[in-house]
Amino acid sequence: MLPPFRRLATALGRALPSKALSRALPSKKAGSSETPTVAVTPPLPEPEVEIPRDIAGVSLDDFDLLKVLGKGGFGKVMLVRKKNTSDFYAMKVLKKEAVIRRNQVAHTKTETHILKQIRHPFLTHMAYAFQSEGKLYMVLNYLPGGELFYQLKREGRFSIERVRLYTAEIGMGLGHLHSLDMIYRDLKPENILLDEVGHVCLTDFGLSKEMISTPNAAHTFCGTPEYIAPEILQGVGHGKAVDWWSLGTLVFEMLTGLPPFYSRNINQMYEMILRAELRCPTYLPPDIKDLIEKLLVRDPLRRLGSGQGDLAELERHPFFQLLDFSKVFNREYTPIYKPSLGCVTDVANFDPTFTREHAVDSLVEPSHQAGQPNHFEGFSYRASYGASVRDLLEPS
Ligand code: FS9
Repeated sequence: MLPPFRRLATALGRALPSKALSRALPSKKAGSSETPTVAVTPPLPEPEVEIPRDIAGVSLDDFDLLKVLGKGGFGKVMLVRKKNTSDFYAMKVLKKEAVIRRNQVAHTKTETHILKQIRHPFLTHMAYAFQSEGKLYMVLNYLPGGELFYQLKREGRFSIERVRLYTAEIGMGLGHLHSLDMIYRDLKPENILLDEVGHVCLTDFGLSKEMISTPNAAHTFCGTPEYIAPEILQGVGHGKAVDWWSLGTLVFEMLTGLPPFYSRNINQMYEMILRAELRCPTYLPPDIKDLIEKLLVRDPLRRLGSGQGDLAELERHPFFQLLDFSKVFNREYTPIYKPSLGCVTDVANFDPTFTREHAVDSLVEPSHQAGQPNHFEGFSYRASYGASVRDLLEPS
């Protein structure tokens, strides 16, 4: 299949060499399930410059940039709307130069590789990915409720009923990643977002690691200190049980307002994670206390969820007795907290430092991209299913 072409009035000021052109057009893999892009367009007449429209058939021109949701050294995340539709997305824009300079090429590849594979109600999914000479664009489902972290800081702590559903939904997301032989590794309230109804969704798969042949092969030190499992700190290698440890710390934090092993002094915090006695406040009911204690077992082999059953071990715990997990999956339980939203583009649940900014796609300095080989071949993507979460659920 020939790729579709896009006209570029001489804005580039130079023609792309044919080599660059062919490099920018990865051939479609045999057996790939990607939806074919738009039908063949006849070649454009000379002397106009042709640049390949991205393989995904989508580019920045197809979106209205509305608001900035977050920003950092690598790039930013914006609320966008697909032009002439009412489809809203979160567009993550990364500067290639920054990704390369900070050795994040592998992380970025991991994240896109994972995002391309997952379809699950409690995991972010990606509708499109495309690139320009200087940037990478990931178009993700938009979660207007913002970070769970933001709600937790505002409210101090959550009710048990609220924590029960969040934990079940997050657990299902982790269980799904594990079933694909992936470890999430960075579970924390900042990476959990809420949709318009109040269901949770895990984002940011940059740290997730696909497990290599053995479950203990992952040795690299990554993650956020408060939630990191002891076996990671000890550098003895780790498997999917690290996510169940992090879930234990998260459950504790959602119910009490602070992680179980916390100190401003980071070395002291590591020491606590490795050795301190777990002390649950007396107001926690016995079933939830028991769940926390079983998730925060330091020996990963004895931790709840570490066996073959993985998520199934958690599902059987008395804390979840009131829940039917197939109903959880189908989002049949109504969350207690529904994010307050004035209108579809209301960004009140995001940090005003960012939302006050003007949403634009900044220019990349030409010197930053000149002569760089493309480290991101095969990045582009278009989901073969709709972008709505309804497309992910079992037909009712
Ligand atoms: N829908 C709404 N918000 C989402 N966010 C998750 C990411 C948050 C963020 O700011 N991330 C961030 C990213 C960078 C990078 F450089 F990588 F671009 C730097 C600093 C912060 C913003 C809120 C979200 N994610 C998926 N769907 C979403």
